[in-house]
Amino acid sequence: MMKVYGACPHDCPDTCGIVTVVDTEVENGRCLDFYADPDHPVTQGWLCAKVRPYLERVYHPERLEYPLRRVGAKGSGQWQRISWDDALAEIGRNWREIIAEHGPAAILPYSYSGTLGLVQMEVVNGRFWNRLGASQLERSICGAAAEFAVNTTLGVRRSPRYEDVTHSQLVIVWGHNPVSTAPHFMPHLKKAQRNGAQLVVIDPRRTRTAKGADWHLAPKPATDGALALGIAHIIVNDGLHDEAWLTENTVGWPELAARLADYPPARVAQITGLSAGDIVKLARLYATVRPSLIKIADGLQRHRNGGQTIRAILTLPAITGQYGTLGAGLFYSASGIVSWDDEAVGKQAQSPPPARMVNMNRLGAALLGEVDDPPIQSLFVYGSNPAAVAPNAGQVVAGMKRDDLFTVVHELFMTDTADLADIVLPATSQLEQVDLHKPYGHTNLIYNAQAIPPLAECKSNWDVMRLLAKEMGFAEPWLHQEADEVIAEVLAATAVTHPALQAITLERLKTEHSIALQAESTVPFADGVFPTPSGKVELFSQTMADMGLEPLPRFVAAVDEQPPVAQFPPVLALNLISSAAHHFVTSTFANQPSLLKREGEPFVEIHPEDAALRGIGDGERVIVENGRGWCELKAVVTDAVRPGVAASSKGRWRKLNGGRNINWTTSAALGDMAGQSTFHTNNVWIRKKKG
Ligand SMILES: Nc1nc2c(c(=O)[nH]1)N[C@H]1C(S)=C(S)[C@@H](COP(=O)(O)OP(=O)(O)OC[C@H]3O[C@@H](n4cnc5c(=O)[nH]c(N)nc54)[C@H](O)[C@@H]3O)O[C@H]1N2
Ligand SMILES: Nc1nc2c(c(=O)[nH]1)N[C@H]1C(S)=C(S)[C@@H](COP(=O)(O)OP(=O)(O)OC[C@H]3O[C@@H](n4cnc5c(=O)[nH]c(N)nc54)[C@H](O)[C@@H]3O)O[C@H]1N2
Ligand SMILES: [Mo]
Repeated sequence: MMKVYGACPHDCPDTCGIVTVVDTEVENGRCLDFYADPDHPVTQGWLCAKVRPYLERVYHPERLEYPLRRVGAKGSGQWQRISWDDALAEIGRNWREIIAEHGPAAILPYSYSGTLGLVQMEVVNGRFWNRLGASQLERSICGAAAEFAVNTTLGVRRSPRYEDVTHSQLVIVWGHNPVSTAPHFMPHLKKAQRNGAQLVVIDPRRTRTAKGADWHLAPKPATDGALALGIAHIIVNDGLHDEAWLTENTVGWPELAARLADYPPARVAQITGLSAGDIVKLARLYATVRPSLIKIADGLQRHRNGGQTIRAILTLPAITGQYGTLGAGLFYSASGIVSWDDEAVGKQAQSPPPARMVNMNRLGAALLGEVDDPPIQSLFVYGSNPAAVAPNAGQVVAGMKRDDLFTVVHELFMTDTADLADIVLPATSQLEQVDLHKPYGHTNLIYNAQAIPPLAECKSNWDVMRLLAKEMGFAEPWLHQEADEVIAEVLAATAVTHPALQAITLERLKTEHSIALQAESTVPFADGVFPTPSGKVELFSQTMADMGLEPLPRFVAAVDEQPPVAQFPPVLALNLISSAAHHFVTSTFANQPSLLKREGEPFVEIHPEDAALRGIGDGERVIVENGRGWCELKAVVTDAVRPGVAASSKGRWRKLNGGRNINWTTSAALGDMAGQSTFHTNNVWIRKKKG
């Protein structure tokens, strides 16, 4: 019996410490038990509902085991088992032909957050593809606009420790659902509430998190920017702002103060659908109950105006002088506390000049001709399931069916995306690979030791990159290192600029499993330094002005531009938000029977008034549709959503749900900043299914 320590690799800010118990008597080892690391400071000995039954995922009977070659038509599900040698040779042959005709930019790697590891994600996203000169993927499906807004306003993404919320007297969880999406924050939040802190949740939907709040406000979707500027207006009108802090620490305060005149409570009430009284009450609460923390994540900004929404919210801790105070300020992401050395990760300087960028949100359109010169002739997908999770997924499927597109999918399962491949390669699970994880919600580095050898013929992402490098004749040593060598190299390179890392070696990580990057509680911006060009909070951002973006926070309505269709009258449109499911991580786990059972049928929540208007009863089958497409769901008639809003969740596999999911309706239009996805700016029409 052997205990192996690792890291949960999934897309979640908590990045838990995990322990696998392996029976070493069995040939190749067999995992007997899997549980939370009792000593990990954030995990604290418990795992979420999704990851607890992890061995069901690892030993799922439908794990892919061998490379497969398509034999029937694309998507027909007819495969032939082939060897790794044959698979690699076939990929190499296709790519050499494509490169000869169109150049390497005709090859597009597509990946996102199947794993968040340094080696299996970051290094894999960089090195081989850079060396090849493939198209670069603009990875903007998740939080690009918020990252950009936070970086331009504050200079960097830094957040307090989860436990520091116990110092807050007021917590505003704004468009974020941590009960499902950051579960290890919750015990600290509950403790803060027991200590007397008030919890306000702002979300158009009554989420699990909202149910535990002292006050839940449900604005119309995508109106939060107006709400934030309205709050600021009231605070300044009441003289509750911190003029001295603003003068000392910000750029653009006079300009912003002038603009706030545009956001009086009556107008903001009309935009948001909240009462003017509630808006005033919220503003006074925020300005007077201190320290107050605003916690956001990424769901909130998946709208056409998402970047400006975040910019507007970021003004509030500045207006009340609360950045840099324990228990106050902003909690978004800890990613910027330490950034891995770019060159050690990606070796761009040792590769051909970067090729063109393709925005991942535009995958369907790109495959169907929006990207040409050269057209995309080959797609290599790993760690992502775009045929189920990308916006306007119906278009992605249509694009992937192109006969002249050579698609390789490296996966653990025959996903909706793998269904459309020419070659499928079997991937390892986290228990079968080595990695290092730097979380985005906290700062404890975790080493993931390999618990068992790869099942059957599965290979890790990095091992596949090494084999592809060999196939393509790339001899650079940085394409052939062992995973541990990669980790040691990136640690050492990063330590040059981050002294905190100097004492953190691979050896220590292997013995201590998890090491805090920050020894003590460090309040973000307590030193008053904001690493923006001006060194201050940039309420006015010259950087944005130079990029042609609106440099002062402003509310612009989010409009879903759909061509008018007679059967979809604008008055009957519902704004559909499709957020995180409690028991899946996007589409990961959504093929695991025990979790599917706990999550229940795919649903759409609709307010009783809207249901009555459309003759829809609770539990009935409905068609959710718009000019982009449709899918079938079960109606849940509930006042958990406000009239005019419908709510569903992301991540369902189309093939397990009648061939379509909610992303048949979502828009691939880009947001106001950083090429952001806009899943929630989505007008749909809902009708009872006939017959
Ligand atoms: N269980 C679980 N955990 C996850 C994931 C998962 O799929 N399942 N996904 C992971 C990933 S990839 C991410 S990026 C994070 C996301 O973490 P979160 O951002 O917390 O999750 P979401 O559910 O996407 O969005 C949060 C909330 O935003 C609300 N919302 C949507 N539009 C608006 C709006 O206009 N205004 C306001 N105020 N609220 C709005 C939704 O109703 C939703 O409740 O979670 C990660 N963790
Ligand atoms: N409607 C709607 N859709 C959304 C969103 C939304 O809010 N609404 N949110 C979006 C967001 S925030 C995100 S981040 C994206 C997430 O979208 P994706 O990044 O595509 O995430 P998953 O659906 O979890 O798919 C990850 C896949 O990677 C595979 N995988 C896991 N580990 C490995 C590995 O080590 N190697 C390989 N080769 N494969 C591996 C898993 O089996 C899984 O099939 O979805 C987006 N989709
Ligand atoms: Mo995400």
